[in-house]
Amino acid sequence: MLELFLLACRPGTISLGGDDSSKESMEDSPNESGEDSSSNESETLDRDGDGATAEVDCDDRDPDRHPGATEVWDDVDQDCDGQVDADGDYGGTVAVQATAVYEGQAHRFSLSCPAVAQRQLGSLSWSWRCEPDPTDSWAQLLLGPGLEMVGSGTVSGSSWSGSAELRSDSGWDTRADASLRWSDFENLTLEAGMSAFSLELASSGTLRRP
Ligand SMILES: [Ca+2]
Ligand SMILES: [Ca+2]
Ligand SMILES: [Ca+2]
Repeated sequence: MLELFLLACRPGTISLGGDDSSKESMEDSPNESGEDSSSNESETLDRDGDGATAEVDCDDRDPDRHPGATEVWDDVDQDCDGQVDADGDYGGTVAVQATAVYEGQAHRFSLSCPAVAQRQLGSLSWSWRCEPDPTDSWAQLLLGPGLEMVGSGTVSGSSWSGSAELRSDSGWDTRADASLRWSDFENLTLEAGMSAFSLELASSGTLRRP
């Protein structure tokens, strides 16, 4: 993160001179006759020798960072796509198995639920939402017309675990244990489970970054 910040500041350093305007104008004056000599320079300059010119290299002082470089887990954007490690938006489907015991009898439901996750600069949020079969009166009674699980937190590296909130459109809510792990920078496996009241629930699925 620090390296990104410094990078973002670099193009602006001349204008940050504040009251040092005399120095600024002196530095600028050699370019006035050449006009766009600085942009021509960035088209060919490659300080770190990684093959990417300063114009396209997100860090022209680090040969491990350039477009096409291999991203590694270290909170740094190696491939210069603006996304650190596995940052990005994910989508997929979570399979939910629910067992509800009502008046001594177990009712089981299998649901397929659209899910999304977003990871950005160490922050993670994710959710899935199921809509049980509206013609299944037991599902409507025991799960509700909609069942949603949401989680969020701070993430570093390739996994996260914590507590998520499970809410039913029927009005009840409870907590669930959840974990997410990235098998690589594009694929995220989500697992969550809970046992509360007379309901047991297990969910798992793989979300992908497009
Ligand atoms: Ca570089
Ligand atoms: Ca990285
Ligand atoms: Ca990246």
